[in-house]
Amino acid sequence: MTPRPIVLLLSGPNLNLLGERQPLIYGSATLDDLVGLARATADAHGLDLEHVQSNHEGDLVDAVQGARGRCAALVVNAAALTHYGRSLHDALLTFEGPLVELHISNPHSREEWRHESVVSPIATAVVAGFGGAGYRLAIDGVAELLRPPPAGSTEEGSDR
Ligand code: CA2
Repeated sequence: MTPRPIVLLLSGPNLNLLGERQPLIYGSATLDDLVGLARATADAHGLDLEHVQSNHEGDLVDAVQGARGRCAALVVNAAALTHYGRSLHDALLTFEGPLVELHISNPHSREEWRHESVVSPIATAVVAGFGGAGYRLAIDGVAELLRPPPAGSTEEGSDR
């Protein structure tokens, strides 16, 4: 049996506290709930999901390095590291597959310092502002990005 493509979901600092505080911004689901939603969605698409949460940037860098050549795609909610995590940025640059940046809230509608992202400029796509449902939408998006193009089509489409 061919192994299923692996999607690595990364969760940055403090996301382990989801469900305990700030429900008005982040909802009442726990991180386990959201990872469960992502895993069920991945499974429905024939994908395996791995998850790493850490409060330490270096652990996330290690996880990205470990995904190279092994995982088909990355979904990254880097939490506050989104806004200043330069070594995470450099690690993500080395990943060869699709990279989806994920946020529960919409950082652009919040404080000014959340408007900058070190992930967005190198991301294939961004999912933000959908609350916990973003975990399902991000995996649906990954499945779309990994879907092989229909036979006979080109990268830009087949009508030219
Ligand atoms: O909206 C998102 O998903 C964020 O990545 C969440 C980060 C924030 O720094 C980003 O700007 C946007 C914060 C995650 C911390 O989550 C907490 C959950 C409960 C209690 C305290 C923090």
